[in-house]
Amino acid sequence: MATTLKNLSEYSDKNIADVAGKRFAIVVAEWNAQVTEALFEGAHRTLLKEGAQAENIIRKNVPGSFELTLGAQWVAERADIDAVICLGCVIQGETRHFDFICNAVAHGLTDVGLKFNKPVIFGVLTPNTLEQALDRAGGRHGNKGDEAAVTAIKMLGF
Ligand code: DLZ
Repeated sequence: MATTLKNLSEYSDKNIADVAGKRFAIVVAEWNAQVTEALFEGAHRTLLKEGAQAENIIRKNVPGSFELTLGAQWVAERADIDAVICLGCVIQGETRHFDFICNAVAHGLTDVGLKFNKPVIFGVLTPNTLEQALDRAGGRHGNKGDEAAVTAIKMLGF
């Protein structure tokens, strides 16, 4: 996700779903809110730009990235949700907390997608510094929230 070389926001029309009737849930972690709000703005703006209806996009907040998994499960189990976009930012610290959170969320979101057979997108930044995070949340490396939204749309067009 956090690469400067590959931009998932670039796509051709052929693998883009007709999103007008699709319903999205965006789950946002409140930790590092400066970053996750920017990711949300990017994801939300991209969904609208690609044709999603504002009333078909719901937002749910969770305290931290660790809680994204359960938040994703709560919305994924809803029959009226087609895809779930999870947004968080875990910044490397001096302890192993970072590894535990990142591994748990990556595995947890994978499991939720497989359990409910619908796209659950891992839009979690895992930078070393806040500056690196901001670079990827509307800064010089784009906005990974945009990419997360495009990934959801691509998966709906599978
Ligand atoms: C505790 C914690 C720490 C140290 N760092 C972050 C972080 O960088 N990003 C993030 O999203 N959440 C962090 N958290 C909170 C955990 O995700 C979680 O909310 C708590 O461990 C409670 O389960």
